[in-house]
Amino acid sequence: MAKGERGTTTRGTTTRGRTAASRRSGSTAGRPDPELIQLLTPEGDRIESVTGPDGVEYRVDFTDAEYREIYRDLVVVRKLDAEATALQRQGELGLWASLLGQEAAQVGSGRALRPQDMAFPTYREHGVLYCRGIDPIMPLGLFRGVDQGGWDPNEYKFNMYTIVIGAQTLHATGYAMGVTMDGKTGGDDSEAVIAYFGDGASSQGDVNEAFVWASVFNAPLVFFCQNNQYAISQPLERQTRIPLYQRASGFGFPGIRVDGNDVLASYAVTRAALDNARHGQGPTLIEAYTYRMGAHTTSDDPTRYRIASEVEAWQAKDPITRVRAFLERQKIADADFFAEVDEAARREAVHLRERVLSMPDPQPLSLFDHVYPGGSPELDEQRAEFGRYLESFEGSAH
Ligand SMILES: Cc1ncc(C[n+]2csc(CCOP(=O)(O)OP(=O)(O)O)c2C)c(N)n1
Repeated sequence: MAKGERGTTTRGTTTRGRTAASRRSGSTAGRPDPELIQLLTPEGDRIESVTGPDGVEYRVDFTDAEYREIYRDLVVVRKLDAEATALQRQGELGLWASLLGQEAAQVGSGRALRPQDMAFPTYREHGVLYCRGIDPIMPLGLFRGVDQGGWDPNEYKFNMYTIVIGAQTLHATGYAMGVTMDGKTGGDDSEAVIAYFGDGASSQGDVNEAFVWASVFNAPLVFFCQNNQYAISQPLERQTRIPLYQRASGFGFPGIRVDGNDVLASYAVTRAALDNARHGQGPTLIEAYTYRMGAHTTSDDPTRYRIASEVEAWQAKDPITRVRAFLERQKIADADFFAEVDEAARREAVHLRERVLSMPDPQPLSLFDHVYPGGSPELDEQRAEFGRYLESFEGSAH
C-alpha cells in the first residue's frame, strides 16, 4: 500500500434504511460487494489480483506446494477444533470456543506473519496459534483448567489468549509503540504487531482507545477484526451502523474489508498491512468478513437467536471447500493428496485426544504460584488458609 493511499474515504456507504439481513450480508443480494477484497470465489475460481477501494493491488503468488500447504493448514485446524468440541461434549474440557468457519481468516493472516511479528489474540485464535508453531495441546490445557496457557509468548511471538473483550488491543498498541521507541521500524526485518478481536469488541472503549493511540503514535500495528456477525447473541447491527472497516477513517488510518472466508485474500491483505506497519506507515484496520458457523462457545445455543437459512447461506461460502475446488480444477492436487491430508489430520486429532486425557491435574495450591513474581505476604496467607481448608477434608492428600 503506497503511503499516499492512507486515510481512505468513507465512500458514503450507509446502512440506515437497509434491512437487518442486508446489513449482515454486507451487500445487496446477488451482487458482489465491490468493497470486499477477494482472490478466490466461493466456487473456487481464482481472481489473479484485485485493486481495493484504497487503490492498492492485492495478489498472492504461491507455488503449487504452498497452495497445498495452506489447504493442509485449513483442514488440520478444522479437525483439531472439531476434536476439541467433542472433548468438551464428553466432559473433558470445561469450555471450548470453536473457530469453525473462521479458518481462512486465521490461517491467511497467521501465515502472513513473519517470524519476528508479534500477535495478540483473543480466546478463539486457535488457527493463528497453530500457524505460530505452538503445540495445539496448549489451549486445551487452558480450557480444561489444568494450566494457564502454557506457551511462552516471547518464544512464539504470540501472546496469551485474552478473555476480557478488547483488552489485548491496548496491550498490542503499547507493545507496538515500544517497538517504535526502540527504533526497530523501517526495514524488511522490522517487527510488526497484529491484534485480533471481534465485531463485538469493536464497541469496547479499549478498542477505540487503542485506535486513537495507535493512530497518533503511528504504531506498527494491524488491527485484525474477525467480523463473524455476532457477539454471542448480539448481531452486527447492534455494534455498528456503518461497515466496520470504515471506522478506521475516523481515527485517521486506513481500513480495508476482506473476504474472511478466502484464505488467499486474507493472506494478501494482512501481508500488505503488516509490511506497511513495519516500514513506518502506521496502523491499518482489517475487517475480515466471515461467519461463526458454530456456537459462541460450547455453553451457547445459537438456534435461539439466528435462523437456519442464514447458516446455510454461509455454508455455501465455506473456506475449505473453495480451496479444494481450486486445487482440483487446476490439478494442483489429486485424490491421493486429499486422502493423505484427511488421514494426517485424523492422526493429529487422535494424538491430541490422547494427550488431553493424560494431562495431570494440577496441585490445587499451585493456583497461587504465578500471581506475583516475588509473591506477597497477603498471598502467602491466602495460600495457607486454602491449604488448611483442603486438609479439613477426610482423606485429604494435602
Ligand atoms: C470486558 C468484557 N465484557 C463482556 C465479556 C463477556 N463476553 C465474552 S465473549 C463476548 C462477545 C464477544 O464478541 P466478539 O467480540 O464479536 O467476538 P467473538 O466471540 O464473536 O469472536 C462477551 C460480551 C467479556 N469477556 N469481557
